[in-house]
Amino acid sequence: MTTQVINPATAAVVATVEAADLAATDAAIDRARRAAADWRAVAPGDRARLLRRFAEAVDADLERLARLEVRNAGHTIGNARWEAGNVRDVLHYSAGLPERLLGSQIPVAGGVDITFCEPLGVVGIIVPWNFPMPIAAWGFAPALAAGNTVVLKPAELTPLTAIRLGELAREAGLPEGVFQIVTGKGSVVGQRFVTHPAVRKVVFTGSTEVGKQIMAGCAEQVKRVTLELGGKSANIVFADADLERAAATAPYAVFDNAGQDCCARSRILVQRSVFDRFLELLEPAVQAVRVGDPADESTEMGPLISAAHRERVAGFLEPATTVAFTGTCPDGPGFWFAPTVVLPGSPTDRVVTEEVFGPVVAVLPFEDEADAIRIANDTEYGLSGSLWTSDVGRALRVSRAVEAGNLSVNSHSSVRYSTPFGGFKQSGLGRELGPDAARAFTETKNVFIATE
Ligand code: TAP
Repeated sequence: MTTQVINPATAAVVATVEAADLAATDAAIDRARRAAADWRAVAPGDRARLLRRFAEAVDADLERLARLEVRNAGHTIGNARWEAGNVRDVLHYSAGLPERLLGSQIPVAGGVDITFCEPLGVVGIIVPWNFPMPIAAWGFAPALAAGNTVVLKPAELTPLTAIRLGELAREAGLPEGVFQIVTGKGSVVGQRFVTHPAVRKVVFTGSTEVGKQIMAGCAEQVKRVTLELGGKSANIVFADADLERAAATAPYAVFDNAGQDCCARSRILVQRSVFDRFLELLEPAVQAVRVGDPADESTEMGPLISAAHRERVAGFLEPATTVAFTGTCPDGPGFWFAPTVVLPGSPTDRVVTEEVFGPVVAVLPFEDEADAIRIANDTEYGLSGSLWTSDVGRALRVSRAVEAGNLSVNSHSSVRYSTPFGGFKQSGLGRELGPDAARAFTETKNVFIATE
């Protein structure tokens, strides 16, 4: 069986890719299981060297990877270069981890007690279509660093860069079976990662709905799981903020990657005393967003991933929703959607409560600090958030009170390879990236040696 891969900017078929069945998935898991015993025995320094070579191979291939992502996912060329560079950086950072997986020596009576960080074995990684390269690397790089082998399933819609990363890993010298890409359907390949007993951990990034099914499936075997799920993050603008900067950057915080970003600040909460002024500043900033051919160096926003997804996003603009203003987008082939700013009629409107995963942002007023925190937390999600204020005490109070895994003050930064990333509440379980990234792919083993 095969699947056709579509360019979302043109709706043209760009490739045909194999869709693995159950037998092919089992064969890949079996190869990974067999490779695991040798890979965990590779000296930490040698594993580090191989990961650095993999990083260098990605760097040498960066432009090709980026152009592949432009064609496959409709990402702007600037973003796609950043994404390929992020894979390189995560690999370099992870290459520092094998030699830093420290155990401990614990004082006890009658002997010596030591702990070890043991690799799990085979890790199954399930990746969504919105950031195919970085999200894959956040799982596979630390998993490999910790001595695990990896089977990785890219999204059916966006498999091309993952396939290329698999080739680069082999060219860099990673042994056969250590890092395999298995293309195919989530309900077949991804589901098999959940049920196959040789897969010891599943890393899933995607919708909260499927994440819950993965978690329930993993519970059958008490299988380890990391979940990176949806978000409905707030961008909170206080009256004492630099309003010009807050308004100029707000479009980037939600329309980047056409809003198909789990960290998108898709609710802008603005203190009532500056609400009208903020909207006046936001309108030209939204209209200035350059939407179009993602291969053009000056483009800031590309298309949505598919026709079906565009239809889903459009469904959030209900008859009662007031569209305050929009940007522009091309007509014709491709799955285009203009940046859209809405003023919801009620806090229970779907556009306020559900993840749109498209270029639509709801702007809401709040009265004071307590009200801002209440509205920001009035969601089942808790992934990211921004707050804009010139009062450092308020910045600390509010960032501690907002229930989200990643907050930024006077900035919209969400992800750095050296800091932990993940969600509160229904945005996920566990953390990726940062100094503990490899530890999440190990079990702690305690050994007592009697001396008396
Ligand atoms: P999903 O439909 O959840 O798909 C994600 C991945 O899971 C795809 O590879 C999909 O395979 C696979 N899958 C689907 N059903 C499965 C099943 N029953 N068992 C195992 N695997 C299965 O999400 P999506 O539409 O690709 O991505 C959008 C969502 O992901 C948004 O809600 C977004 O917030 C979330 N997301 C979260 C994050 C983080 S870091 N928190 C990052 C990116 C995206 P197919 O190829 O068959 O579709």
